[in-house]
Amino acid sequence: MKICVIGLGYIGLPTSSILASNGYIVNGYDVSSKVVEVINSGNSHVEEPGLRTLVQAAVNSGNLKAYASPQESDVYIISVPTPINEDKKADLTYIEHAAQAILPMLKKGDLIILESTSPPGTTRDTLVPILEKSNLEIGKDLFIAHCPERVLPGKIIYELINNPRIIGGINEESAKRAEKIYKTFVEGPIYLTDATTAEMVKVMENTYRDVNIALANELAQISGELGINCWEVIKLANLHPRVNIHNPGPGVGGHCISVDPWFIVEKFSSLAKLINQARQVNDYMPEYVCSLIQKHLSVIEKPKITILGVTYKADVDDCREAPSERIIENLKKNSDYNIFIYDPHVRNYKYELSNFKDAFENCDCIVVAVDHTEFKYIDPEQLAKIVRNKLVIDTRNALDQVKWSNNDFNYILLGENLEKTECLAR
Ligand code: SAJ
Repeated sequence: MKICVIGLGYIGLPTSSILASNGYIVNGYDVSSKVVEVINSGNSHVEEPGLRTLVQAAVNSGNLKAYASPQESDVYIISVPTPINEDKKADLTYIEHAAQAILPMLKKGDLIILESTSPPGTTRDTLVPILEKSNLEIGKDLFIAHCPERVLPGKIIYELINNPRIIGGINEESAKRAEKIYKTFVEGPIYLTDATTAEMVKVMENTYRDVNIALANELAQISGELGINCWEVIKLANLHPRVNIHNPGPGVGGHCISVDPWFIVEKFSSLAKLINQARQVNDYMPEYVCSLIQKHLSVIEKPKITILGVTYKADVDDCREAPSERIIENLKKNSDYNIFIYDPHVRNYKYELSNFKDAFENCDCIVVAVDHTEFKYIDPEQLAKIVRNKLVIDTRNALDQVKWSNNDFNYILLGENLEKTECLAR
């Protein structure tokens, strides 16, 4: 059986490789010729533990090949981006283009699976009307299902195999046919439902997380005012068997959690009040961090600020929607600020990146925006010798407060006592 995977990114490439290593002939299709070239040489353009080895094995076995155009197959898996526009409305053009591209090659018995996270109703209202143009009877001659990806970047391969899977068919037969494909590599349980329910399940999973992070971010701001440490509040509250407060931070990034809740708000603006509010709380966090920085640096002339981390979360190279970018852009508005950026995971970035030495020499304020593992090993005793002012603002609770304070750093933790904020000049 031949499977064409459309979109060879964070989800499409691991999925293609796993299918290929399970015996399917996989024709990957990506619009980027660079991506096609990298994959066909047995490499991965995505930084993800274990992925390169998997791609290499799949390509070497002859089962995986990437193309710059879709190839006629029996199953088509669509895993393209579903971004949001400036107006926070979903951009479904990638899904529409994918469906249009395969339309001429569809034949009786084919199965189309949408994996991209999509606003509830997309399979029924966007995908089906395009595929109907094939003149094949939907649900009888042409089968369509939504099977949302649910894997966590950094653990993609493990979660692709082990996570429970939800499959929503346009009818029961479509769901069953899709189940057969996933059963060959998914070891977790598979649940069948209808397409719109499956879409809502996926969007709500990320919305659940967004709303809970917003709650933590609100707690961080309140704790700062109250003069207590929100991290301690969270640790102690989470001892309760039915409480799971998430972690505050400089904002919510990535192409999923900061995007998907808008898919609900867009369609149900008057009903989705809490979801909308949570998005706004999380979107405000980069500005809140900037206000903390400004407050601390008001007494320093032309301060050098070093931002640690520009990815959307720890130990990945993905910078999409990362809060650091908004922090940097906000700080750049102040022409007095001299901004340096350091991230050991990122090679190409929108703004210039510095090496370790250049980043810290004569620095006045270190802002920890991502909790990369490497940052935990930075030695404050050594840094103390090269910085100009010993101020660190930790937005992720990433560093050892005692160690940094013992080396005379004024250590400011997001969600802690704001009274400490006046003391840079000490
Ligand atoms: N974050 C916080 N506080 C927290 C947890 C996360 O501020 O307590 C921030 C992170 O720093 C990051 C953002 O939220 O900026 C999102 O990170 P994440 O690790 O929570 O999630 P993603 O975006 O990497 O992956 C999510 C996952 N969804 C859930 O856990 C419900 C993943 O399973 C999905 O497959 C993925 O979205 C997706 O593709 O939709």
